Amino acid sequence: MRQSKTALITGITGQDGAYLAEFLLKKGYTVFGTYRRVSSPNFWRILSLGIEDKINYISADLIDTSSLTEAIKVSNPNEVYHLAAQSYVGSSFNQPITSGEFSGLAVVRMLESIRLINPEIKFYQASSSELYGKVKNKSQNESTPFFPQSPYAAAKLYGFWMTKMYREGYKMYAVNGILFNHESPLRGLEFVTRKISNGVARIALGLENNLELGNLNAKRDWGYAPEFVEGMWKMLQQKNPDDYVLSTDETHTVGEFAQTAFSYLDLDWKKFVKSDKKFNRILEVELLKGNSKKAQKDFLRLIFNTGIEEASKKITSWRYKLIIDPLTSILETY
Ligand code: NAP
Ligand code: G4F
Repeated sequence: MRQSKTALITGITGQDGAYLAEFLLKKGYTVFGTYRRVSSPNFWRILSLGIEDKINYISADLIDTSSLTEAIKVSNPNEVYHLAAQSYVGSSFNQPITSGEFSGLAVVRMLESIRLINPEIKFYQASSSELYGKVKNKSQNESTPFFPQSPYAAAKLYGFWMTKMYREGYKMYAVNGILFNHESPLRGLEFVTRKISNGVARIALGLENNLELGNLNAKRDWGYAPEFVEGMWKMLQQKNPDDYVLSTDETHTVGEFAQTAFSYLDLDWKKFVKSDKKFNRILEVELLKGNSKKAQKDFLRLIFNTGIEEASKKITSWRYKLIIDPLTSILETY
């Protein structure tokens, strides 16, 4: 008889994969994680969390159905967290076809493998607030219509609906976490928050003279990744499967983020930040601001052990966690 639960995380080498693995290990799970074979190993996030020896690794690529099927068979999990994807919106305009393969079709490869191997396995799909795209509403919740603005978002939209379809058609426990941006010191450097914290540190150390960004007016709802992974887990522990928004319900411009980051080192951001059109996207998502009331009601308050109001404030700590943490780690590295 199985003593503890087993989870399979696709994309264990990514930001969320690493934090989720750390979280599930603390809960006593046996954790399997898929990684893709590349010429230079990419385990720096797992190493930085000190959990490298506690994970069971399986090599699998999103385009290779048999490798994904094998990962499910070998791990025999209770829960699958499907996080692997081409996650950078900007690149999806240059690579629309692989983005469709990795962020869209791969979801069905996972769902179909689970259906055939063991439909009792619970499935989490990493859906995204990018689905909302060209929003008309001031804030977005589970009922807000989708209007994708990138090949990435269009691929994720397909994954979203297929997950819902497997839930309703095959009665599988398959859910979408519609997650707004969440960041951390483990975020890839191409994303704007880490590009800014890295740029501020390099300027402060005299390694650069300025920081070139794209659209400074875009608004994002930025949260803290280690808190969001607990929400993913909670979504698989509900009585009935359902889709949930996870967000801080607060929005700020890229310019505000940069201003705040520079101000921590007493620097005037306007002297250093340049906006260059070469970083603009073919289509932009101008405003994202979540409304996470449904998750707050069902489980967020349990995570933080607080009332609804306090729960939403807890994940709204971007000024410290998303700027000072990464900034300090960069300054210490140089
Ligand atoms: P990330 O750091 O970019 O990690 C993506 C993971 O997918 C990495 O492990 C990557 O492997 C893997 N991967 C990419 N292509 C693959 C392929 N062809 N075969 C196998 N593995 C592949 O992304 P994240 O921030 O952790 O996000 C996790 C998921 O949540 C993604 O699906 C993302 O789209 C979604 N999401 C993220 C956010 C956010 O704000 N972070 C918000 C909403 C939704 P390598 O390390 O080898 O590249
Ligand atoms: O940090 P970003 O690249 O993240 P983006 O596009 O919002 O996507 C992230 O969050 C999504 C959830 O909403 C995830 F689904 C997705 O996987 C990813 O994790 O860009 C944020 C904003 C954009 O409006 C972008 O145009 O910042 C703007 N921006 C301005 N200058 C820039 C830059 N973005 C980047 N990466 N680099 C710049 O120089």
